[in-house]
Amino acid sequence: MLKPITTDIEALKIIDERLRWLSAWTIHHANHVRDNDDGLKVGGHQASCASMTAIMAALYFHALGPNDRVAVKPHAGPVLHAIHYLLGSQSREALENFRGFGGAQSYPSRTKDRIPVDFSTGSVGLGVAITLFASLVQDYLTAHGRMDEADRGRFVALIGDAELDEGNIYEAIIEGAKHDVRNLWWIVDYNRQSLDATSADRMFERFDEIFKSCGWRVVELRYGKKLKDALGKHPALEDWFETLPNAELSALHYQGGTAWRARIETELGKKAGSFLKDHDDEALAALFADLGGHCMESLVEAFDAADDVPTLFIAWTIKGFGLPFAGHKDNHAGLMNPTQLAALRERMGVREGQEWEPLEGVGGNARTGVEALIDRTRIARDKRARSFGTIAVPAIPTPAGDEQSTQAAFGRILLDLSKAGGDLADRIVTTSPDVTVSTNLGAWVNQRGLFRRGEMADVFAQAKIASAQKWGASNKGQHIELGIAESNLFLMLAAAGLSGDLFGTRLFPIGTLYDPFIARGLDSLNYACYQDARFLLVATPSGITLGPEGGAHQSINPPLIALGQPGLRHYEPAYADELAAMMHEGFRLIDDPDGESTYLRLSTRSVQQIERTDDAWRAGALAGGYWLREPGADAEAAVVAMGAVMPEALAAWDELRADVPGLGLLAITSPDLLHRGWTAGQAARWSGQRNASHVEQLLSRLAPGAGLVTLADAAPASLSWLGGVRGQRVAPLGVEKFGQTGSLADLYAAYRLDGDAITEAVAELLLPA
Ligand SMILES: Cc1ncc(C[n+]2csc(CCOP(=O)(O)OP(=O)(O)O)c2C)c(N)n1
Ligand SMILES: [Mg+2]
Repeated sequence: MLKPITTDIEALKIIDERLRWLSAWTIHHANHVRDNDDGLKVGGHQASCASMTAIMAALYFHALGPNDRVAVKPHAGPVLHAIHYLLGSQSREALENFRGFGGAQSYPSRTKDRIPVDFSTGSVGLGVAITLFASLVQDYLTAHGRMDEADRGRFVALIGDAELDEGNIYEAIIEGAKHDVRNLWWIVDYNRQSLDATSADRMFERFDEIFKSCGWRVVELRYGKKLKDALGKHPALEDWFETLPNAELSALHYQGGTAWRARIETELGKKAGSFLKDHDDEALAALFADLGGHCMESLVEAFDAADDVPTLFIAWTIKGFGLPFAGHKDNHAGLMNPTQLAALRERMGVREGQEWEPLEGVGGNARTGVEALIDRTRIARDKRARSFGTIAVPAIPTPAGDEQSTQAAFGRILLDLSKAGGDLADRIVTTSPDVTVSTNLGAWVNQRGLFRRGEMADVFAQAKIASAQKWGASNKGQHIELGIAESNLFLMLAAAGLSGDLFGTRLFPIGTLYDPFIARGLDSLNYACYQDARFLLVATPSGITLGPEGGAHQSINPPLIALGQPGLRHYEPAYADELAAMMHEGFRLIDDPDGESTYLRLSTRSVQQIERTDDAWRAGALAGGYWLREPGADAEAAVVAMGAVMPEALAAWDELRADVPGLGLLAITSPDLLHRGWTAGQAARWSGQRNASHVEQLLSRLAPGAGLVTLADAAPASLSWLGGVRGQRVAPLGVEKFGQTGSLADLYAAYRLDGDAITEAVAELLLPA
């Protein structure tokens, strides 16, 4: 008769085994069973999965509640799918199609997987850090009364040990310390192996010091109960074991019991005699594999003891635990061959043909206990519905002023919104990496205050020292101040931009930074977009138009970055009324199921505002461009300009129009949208629809052979592609070299963005080809 299951621990151990089998089998099936038409490597990481099945079993089937959110290390994705398969929320079909089109994704994906994935992962380090910012957002929402205290959850990151080399993790914990973050569990799968080999020993001792100095508790789970017990009885063996370098330890795990015995005999001799006598080779291998991260009792105890202090668990594991390549330094992408898989199947009691049975091999009373535990599991089984379309975005008036810069207008718009109040204003949360004041968020912050969980006095104000800027914080503040770490800005925007999904409450996050420093956090920005987080990114100043402030701060290629970045819409206004329209649209897109995030590229250049005779420009500006000066039907050329250089374009147009009949001036507000519309129009035509895109409609106003002079304070490639739409000749003006300091006149002349350059380019276009 089968021994009845009496404890959850035993059921958890069975689940650990099931997860190890199902994850290995899912990967095996994709690589060795499913048809492979194109012969491309499919891949998967059986060893990285086997490393963490016990940790994940203890978490998901014991420790976690429905409000807890987890970022799973990318290569353990199949374990997460196996967990949901056991819970009934993942289908066999999706697992059979792992890494196939429409199947379970290689790495957990919020948007593409059908199971609830709290945070997408893939680019290592980012999934770890976003949990910290999500925890901060939770604190923000509860402090603002937008979320019940009772609904608070923990934020868990499952981390590969090599992942800890990513610098963004340390930027995040430094920021976290300032904000006194809590409810974080970061669990390191300390298998001492990376992708290439075993990892360096020396650094690891430093990690706990770094975390502790940022206010974290560090819990090391080095030994399982059995190993601890055995080493406790043999101090010499313990000393020896503890000094084994990573590479040696991994090699011994791979080689197994005979190797352990030979090595101990050589190095400890008689001191280990009784210990070796008590253990045969198999027992030796099993004992030394009883590390903390594989010992269910140790894991459950550690999780039960943890509270809301940010905690780093360092769980020792073996990469590939229980698989034939356990501990081998090359096992990262290693796949079991069919013979090895068959042996594992036998060993795990899985009958041939029954590989997908969730509880295959779990018999009699054990099955009842495991089923009961699965039923009792509290984690969310279903994907949370995304909520959109609930917040009314009021009209955004254009700030008054004949001359103004888009950056100043941005500050004014936020100030006006704040003063007017209302739901949108209350849901806006701003954030900036130490450039709050210099990006014109100051007036908004004076109105709405800084956010801190605890009060922070405005010392200068208390001392009655004159300052334009209030700098006191409370838990009602709406600006989250960040240190100068742009990656943190994007992770903050990602977390706040997912507040609707994660917490059921929409925020309207606005992040500001200098345009060139987008590149500093580019992968984090991509990560935010990949998860479909929604926010406004306000980048200012930009281009060489910032003039005397210097070459190192001048930006050239962000419009090209935006052109290639899915999920982010680039708008570049020339005038304050365009900006007001774009901010309205940006807010609307945040709360639209089919929306996206918006990148506003702004400038400090004060320019004469344009007189409008009607509102027709508005729809064009939001679609990517409009004719600021209408072209004639027979026009042979047009000036095409974007953003801060519009005054040069207007002046040149004025000067040239007598000589070039019908010359038009096309104002581009979003090369990104125009390009997207163009390619979408092409695709639609291939499927039989006829839909001229906005850019085609704009350019169709010109004679077929008309040339275009394009002008942008950015890489000329941002606009030069326009010539391809209808096969027109283009003279592209823009910035191709790193800028220098100087007055605008000097710089525009040197970089050929001035009236002379436009006139010359038009003249050249008019010459016969
Ligand atoms: C930013 C980034 N760089 C490189 C990679 C490629 N990569 C994937 S996993 C990995 C090493 C992972 O080692 P570890 O974090 O220890 O995870 P393990 O599989 O050992 O659990 C690397 C370099 C990546 N996914 N992301
Ligand atoms: Mg590792």
